[in-house]
Amino acid sequence: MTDKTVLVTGACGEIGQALVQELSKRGGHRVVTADIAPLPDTIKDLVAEHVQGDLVYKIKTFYDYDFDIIFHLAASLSSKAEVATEEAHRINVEGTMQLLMLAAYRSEKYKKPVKFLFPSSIAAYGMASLEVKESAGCVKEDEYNTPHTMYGCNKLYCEKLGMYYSRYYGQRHLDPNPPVMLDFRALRFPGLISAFTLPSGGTSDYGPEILHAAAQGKPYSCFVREDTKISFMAMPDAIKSLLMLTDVPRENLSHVVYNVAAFALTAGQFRDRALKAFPGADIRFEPNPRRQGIVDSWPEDVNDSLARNDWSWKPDYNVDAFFDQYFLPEIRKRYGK
Ligand code: AKB
Repeated sequence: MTDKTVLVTGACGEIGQALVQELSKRGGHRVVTADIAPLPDTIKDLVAEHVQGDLVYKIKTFYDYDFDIIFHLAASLSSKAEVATEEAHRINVEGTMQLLMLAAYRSEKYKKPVKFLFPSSIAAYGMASLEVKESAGCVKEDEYNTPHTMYGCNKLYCEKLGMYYSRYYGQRHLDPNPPVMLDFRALRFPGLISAFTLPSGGTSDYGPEILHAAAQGKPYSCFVREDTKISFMAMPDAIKSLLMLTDVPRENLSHVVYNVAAFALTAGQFRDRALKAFPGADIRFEPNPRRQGIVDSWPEDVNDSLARNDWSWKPDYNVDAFFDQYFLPEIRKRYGK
């Protein structure tokens, strides 16, 4: 069987690096990567080709490739996007639309749907107040779709763009012989935590930052209140869900956008877990009003029963397994504590 040609944009980011490593471990893929930055040593030898530069300006380059699957991970995350809003829109929306157009063109021309995997986010939700957030609890995909951030608006709109290009583009689904369209699938990720990389530019970053700082014996000032609660997931589970959704036959999917969840924790509970593992960890709470506002608008937790029912999704790591079987053993090896 010939290898599948795969494009991973935003390959230097946390999800990108973990995904490229997993694809290489599984085999059967020819991986082309794209990012504004050069590839880190962790994945340099695992990819066939790297296109460095701004995706929006480099898009023509990709018309020469025959991609079977596109993982479009490149994005400006929530905290950064709230500071440089128009630039975030350009990266998050224009970049996605350019790639969707490419995938739509190739699907139709070669009569083979290109699979387009899009990581959306809990930022696509918007809770009107802390009372609403608390009373809503675990939210479903079609509830509270009123994001408060540029990043959240971009993610929600790109979900809709993906549906448009894969189902309704030019209203050609109404043709008696409709053309082959691209196969768009999206996951709404919670905050992700890797033992190997640190996030930057996001707002769920305080979770991994507390843990990495404690493991290194560095003091950490947390930018949200102790009672701040959202859902999180181990990076290996994020990659597992992305690849499960990639592999599931189209006819098994009743939806285009799926929540995935693993565990929900408050910032105070992160501090307690960090203290238990690394007694003496120095973690304080000094909320930043702008970043606090962002996390307060995200739900406490998400309901992922659609993914569980449609494609048997289940995380490997609940909160205890996350700490005991993944994060702490890996981080102790990494920082030698
Ligand atoms: C962010 O904090 O912006 C991201 C996300 C939750 O999508 N990690």
